[in-house]
Amino acid sequence: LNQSAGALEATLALLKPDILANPAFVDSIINDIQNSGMKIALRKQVFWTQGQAEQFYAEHRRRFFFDRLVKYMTSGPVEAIALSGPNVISWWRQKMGATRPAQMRMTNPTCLRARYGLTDTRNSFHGSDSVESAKRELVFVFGQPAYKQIIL
Ligand code: RTP
Ligand code: MG
Repeated sequence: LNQSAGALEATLALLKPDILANPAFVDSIINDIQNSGMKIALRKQVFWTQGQAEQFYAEHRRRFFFDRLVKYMTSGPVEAIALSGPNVISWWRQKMGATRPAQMRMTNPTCLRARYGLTDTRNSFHGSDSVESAKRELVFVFGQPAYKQIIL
């Protein structure tokens, strides 16, 4: 393993319901990822119940935006993508940009949230923020056996 290539990681990328409402957006984003050299290990369309969305975002339960976040994430299907590659966790988060699309359009106009995001909550993408979150989230979406295959 080439040390300079960085640690091999896996992460959970989500294309949120506003992206799935436009199939051309999904195709373009998937193409982008495939051209990057990062690997799409697994893909699955999921349509979360309120309970599943609440569980996925449990750490935000007390935040003012929690109810509208759950409402957004249950407004339609979500594309869940397991990505693997060197430093893929921070690679995907950089590609998304930070949480707020309007701010990103000022500071980082080429990032995905600047290009597609609608509001601070309806920001079109999710990416795991650490190795531990990635594990929890990938197991949540794809299950433990699939997770073990992804990180092999
Ligand atoms: P994520 O976890 O989804 O990658 O995004 P993040 O770290 O940039 O944002 P986080 O603070 O973890 O919030 C999770 C999701 O909640 C929604 N949100 N709305 N001020 C607001 O209205 C607000 N803040 C956050 C977003 O959908 C965000 O991705
Ligand atoms: Mg977060």
